[in-house]
Amino acid sequence: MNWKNRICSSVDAVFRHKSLSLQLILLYMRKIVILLLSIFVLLACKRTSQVAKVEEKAITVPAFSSDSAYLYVKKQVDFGARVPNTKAHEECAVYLASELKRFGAKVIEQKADLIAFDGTVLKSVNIIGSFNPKAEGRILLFAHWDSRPWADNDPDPKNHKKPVMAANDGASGVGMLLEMARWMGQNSPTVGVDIIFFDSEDYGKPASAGGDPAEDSWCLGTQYWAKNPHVPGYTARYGILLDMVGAPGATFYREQASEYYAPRVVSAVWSQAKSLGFGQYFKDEKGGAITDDHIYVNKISGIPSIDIIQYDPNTESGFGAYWHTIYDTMENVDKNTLNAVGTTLMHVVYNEK
Ligand code: 1BN
Ligand code: ZN
Repeated sequence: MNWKNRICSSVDAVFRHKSLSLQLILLYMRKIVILLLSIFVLLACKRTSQVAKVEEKAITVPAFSSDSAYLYVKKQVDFGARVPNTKAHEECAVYLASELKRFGAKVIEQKADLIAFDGTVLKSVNIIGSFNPKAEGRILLFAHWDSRPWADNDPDPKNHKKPVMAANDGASGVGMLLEMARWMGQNSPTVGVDIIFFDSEDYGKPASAGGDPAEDSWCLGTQYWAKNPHVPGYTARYGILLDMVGAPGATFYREQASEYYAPRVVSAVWSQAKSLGFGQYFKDEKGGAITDDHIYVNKISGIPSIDIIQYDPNTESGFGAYWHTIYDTMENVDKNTLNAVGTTLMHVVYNEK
């Protein structure tokens, strides 16, 4: 081989070597491009599926109708005072159970003879409506449906033996829950919901009787249910009691037992109300401590429960001036208040996952 050929073959070798390296580089680059493209496609898919998930989770909260709730309150009052062992009480029980059934709830009428502080046997019935009864995650909503037999807080002592019409103190919470039930039948929330109308809440010992205040003489229906739940071992994430939720210009403060047993539920409800523009109703301030149905649901059932109850710091009782008087009538029920509380609760329940 002459020097020329030698040079040529070594140049060839260099070139062959170079083209081999080039091929390898190109191969690697192709692989990198494919890898980058795959990552890009994967990320794009993930993003789309995340968007789809967000879209899937978008929640529409049905519009609570205060007109409808108002009519459910009025319908109860039209039966007359729903004092246990009276015809009005019996007829109203039939109405409440049939409404819950009409809305698609599974209904249980829990009957019991409960003994009042004075020995009277109260033919009582707790009315329970369950939506999505098989769902594990549950919310409990409750109100009492009976009327107090005596208007013992009336300014006129002549009225102390007359029954209370209980438009606010009883029917307002029940009417609001019936309106919510109407929606739950048509448009099911994600969670299961149990609505309980408790009986014999307001047969408590009058202060005028003197002696032991007998705190446990109130809320007899709730005490019975807490010891004998409609489903053995029943529980719920939390409970919300509605009591006196319809008076014009009513204010709801953070009730102290609710704050003790279920502070996070209080905060969630009050902040939901505020964000909906109902801050003038839901005062973010401490209220009184009230012996009401939620006490027994907390203490006996162990379900963290709150009481949304009117609190008026300017009256002696702490409640509205109509409380346990003959003036607890439809004139003291206001659609704006029903709307504020009902809309807030609809958002709380429908946003539950
Ligand atoms: C609420 C409405 N309560 C009765 N009607 C419970 C209660 C009992 C509140 C005694 C204060 C005193
Ligand atoms: Zn009462």
